[in-house]
Amino acid sequence: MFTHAILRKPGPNFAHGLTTSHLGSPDLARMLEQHHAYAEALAGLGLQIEMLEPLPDFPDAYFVEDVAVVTPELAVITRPGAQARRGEEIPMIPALARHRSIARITDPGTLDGGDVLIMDRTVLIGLSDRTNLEGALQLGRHLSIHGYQTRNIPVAEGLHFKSSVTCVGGNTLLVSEAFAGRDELAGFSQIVVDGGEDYASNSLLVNGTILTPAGFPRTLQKLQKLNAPVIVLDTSEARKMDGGLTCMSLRF
Ligand code: CIR
Repeated sequence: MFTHAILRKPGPNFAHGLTTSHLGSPDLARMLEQHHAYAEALAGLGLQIEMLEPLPDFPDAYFVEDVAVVTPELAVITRPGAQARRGEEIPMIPALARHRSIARITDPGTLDGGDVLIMDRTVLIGLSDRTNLEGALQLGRHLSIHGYQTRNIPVAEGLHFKSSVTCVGGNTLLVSEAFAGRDELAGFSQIVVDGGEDYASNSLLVNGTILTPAGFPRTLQKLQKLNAPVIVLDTSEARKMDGGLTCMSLRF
């Protein structure tokens, strides 16, 4: 069970973050509303919310998931793969040091938390434009001390591994068509998101409840067949910045 979440408020400059989407320019007031609803949903699931202030030099800093990987045993501070985001991780160190012992990903490793999916003692690590093999191997070494096994998985589509693959309970993954049936995912059962709803692959399981983005009715139907409550949240503005539900919090 998660008891805590660290979030960071989107700043007035959030629209200057990195993005590859062509969904128009995001709106600050809507972003803040959606971020607030997201925080409220996590609080409603029993998590104590720590809301950090925006970082004026880092418009993407509210995507806190990318700067750390947190397990019950430790917090690994990442070295973000995008040059523009490097430095966001530093202010996360004191915030996490209050809860966990700290390890670091170091040069030449790069790693974004969005590429890391922890399922019990198995950790799936996407090798992407943001996470290199050295970063994945460093994370593997930090975690293997605590009994975790890691699998490295090339990410050919989407920004991060978790843009396309998330856990929706037990041994079950929600996967985009591009990842369906991939050898590296052997041993997990899979719910495949229909083409056109890829963005909904980034859903988020928190203490038995599935949070899923608004606007993806076929995925919602599939999730509603599982034996778990589902909460639908509007993430339209984060989506314009290539972000989604997992990206905006560190849960532990
Ligand atoms: C970026 O390109 O880094 C941000 N605009 C989006 C990060 C999304 N984070 C995530 O999927 N974990």
